[in-house]
Amino acid sequence: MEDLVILTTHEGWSQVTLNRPDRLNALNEPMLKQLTGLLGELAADSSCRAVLITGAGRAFCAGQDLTDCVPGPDGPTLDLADIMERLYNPLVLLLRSMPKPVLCAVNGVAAGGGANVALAGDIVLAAYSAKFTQAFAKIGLIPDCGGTWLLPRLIGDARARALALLAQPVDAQQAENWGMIWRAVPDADLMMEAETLARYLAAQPTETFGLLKQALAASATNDLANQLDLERELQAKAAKTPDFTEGLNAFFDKRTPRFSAS
Ligand code: T3D
Repeated sequence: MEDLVILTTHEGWSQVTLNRPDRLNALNEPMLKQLTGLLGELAADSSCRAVLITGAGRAFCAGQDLTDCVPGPDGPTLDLADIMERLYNPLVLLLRSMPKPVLCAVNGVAAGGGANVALAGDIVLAAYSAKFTQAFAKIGLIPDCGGTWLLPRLIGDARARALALLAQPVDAQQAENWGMIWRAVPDADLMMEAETLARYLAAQPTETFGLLKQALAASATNDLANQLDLERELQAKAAKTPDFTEGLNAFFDKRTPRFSAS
């Protein structure tokens, strides 16, 4: 089978590269299946403590492959609601719920679903030349892949609405200034910075990070009292991990902790 997604395994972390550069890594059904399958395996693989996602070539991802959306003689080739239910929505939920950090290194344009898949990462780095585009309105669609949920939370309602309505690109520096992403970096430094972060994250308390992601996910719907209850519950779990013991020992020994739980 063609490698529409490339897996590169490193000590403690894995890189997933979207690999249809001639189509700006636009997503089609086989690619979505490979991507979700691979991420599912990495989610369950205890030797993988952080995941880095990037794109091959000059783009991160141009969203849905629009050639699959062109109606044929028998009607639309692609049932949009169906592919969202089967593939896009589980992909976004997996990125958010995976019990380990997901880092996105946005190396070029991220458009439509490609932008929102990138923004679903826990930490998003982007090259100065990268652009984020809610391209949907230009083809008569609404933002999906979590765009209507993520954007207002990341950049506020006014900016989210304008971006969705105007479909204007946001460059990496602006995205950083607005808090849409973690950092914009020079193009030449992107992968070095991303790999440094991935290595750092892989050496951190992975099991606890899974709990942290649960807490952050629940904060979207919890009131403060419920969130405090959840924090107490999850903190009790974190405190039972060997990494808490190791973290305390390392603190008092004045040394770097060697975290191992996953
Ligand atoms: O189905 C569902 O509802 C599920 C969810 C879908 C979510 C979505 O993602 S819907 C939104 C889909 N994406 C878009 O609307 C973006 C379309 N692409 C663009 O607007 C532009 O290509 C970019 C802004 C991304 C980049 O522009 P530029 O000028 O750098 O490159 P280009 O020349 O437009 O593109 C280069 C090639 O890639 C070109 O092919 P060619 O002419 O060299 O043969 C172009 O057609 C192709 N390409 C780019 N994006 C897509 C694509 N081919 C298929 N699908 C694409 N999305």
